Amino acid sequence: MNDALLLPRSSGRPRLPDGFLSEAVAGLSRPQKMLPCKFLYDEDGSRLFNQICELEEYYPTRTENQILRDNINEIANLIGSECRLVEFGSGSGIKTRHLLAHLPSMSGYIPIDISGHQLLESVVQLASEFPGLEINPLEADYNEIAEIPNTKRKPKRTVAFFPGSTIGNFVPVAAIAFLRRIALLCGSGGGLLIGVDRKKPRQILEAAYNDRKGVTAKFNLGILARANRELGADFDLSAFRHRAPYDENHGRIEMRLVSQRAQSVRLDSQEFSFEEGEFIITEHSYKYTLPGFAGLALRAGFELVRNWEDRNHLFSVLFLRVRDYEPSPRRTVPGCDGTSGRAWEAWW
Ligand code: AVI
Repeated sequence: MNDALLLPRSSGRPRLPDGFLSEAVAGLSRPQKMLPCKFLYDEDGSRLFNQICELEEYYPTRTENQILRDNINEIANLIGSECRLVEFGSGSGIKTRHLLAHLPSMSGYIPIDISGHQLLESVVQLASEFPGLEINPLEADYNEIAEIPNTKRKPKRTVAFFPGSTIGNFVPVAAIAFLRRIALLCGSGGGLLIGVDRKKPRQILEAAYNDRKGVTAKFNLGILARANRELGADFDLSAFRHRAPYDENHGRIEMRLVSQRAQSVRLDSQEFSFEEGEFIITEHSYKYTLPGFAGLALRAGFELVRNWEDRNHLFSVLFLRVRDYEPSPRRTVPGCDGTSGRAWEAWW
């Protein structure tokens, strides 16, 4: 009998109120206006994001799923037996199902998600499909986790699973800090299975984030609709357009909401003025070369063990292992901008 159906309280720090108002005001007050991407994912936004994942132009989801399917035996071997698998941002748990089916002797599965509702739904489903598996769900913001729940059976190692190329939505310094936290949580002998979106020609990237059906546009504009609904702002949605150009210098897609005319918007009794063509940045999605990402992971305390990719090199699933020693400060650690591939090769 699976006893996973009671959600334990988060062992992370207590969750703060979500701060939409203060973060929106702060973001719109900056010289380059911005709104944090986490506020794109309310109920409507999450539904639209699921639709994005099904779009013809949006290759990451189906490519990653295919890579996971094609290499599942090797992936399962690397994760190994008696492991505690921790999924950061487990969502509906669709990707995990296939993985769990190939990991028969685990000590337990710990899905972490900020949405208790989604977590409960997926855990109920997984518990009926895997009756022998200990599932200890954790409702928490995965950025705030202080420790990972224990399992009854002592695990041989802890492996984190972070699919979907969500790491691309962190700026590189924040990505390093986040991966470093995962390395510490997993500890010695631990590992990380992670999905990473690769650098590729601009046309492919821009098509993926500017789809013909306009789903991404709707998803992006949704943050303004949410500000109107929840914060009493008065954004005129018809006066902003979605654009998502690829910034080659930074190796990132930049999601923008471009003001179509000079206008001002009220929020929290403040006026924010826009010139025609001025834009709000709502999300960055960084793309990596393999050496670039390996360099970033190295700075976070992980070494690259294995890369699986599709034949068009669109996407990578990587297995990383927690390094047992701290890099010497005198050694040069390659940067995370993808330019130091040779340095990375030499490092290893
Ligand atoms: C969630 N994340 C990995 C998506 C991405 O590709 O950066 C979010 C997204 N934004 C627009 N389309 C998809």
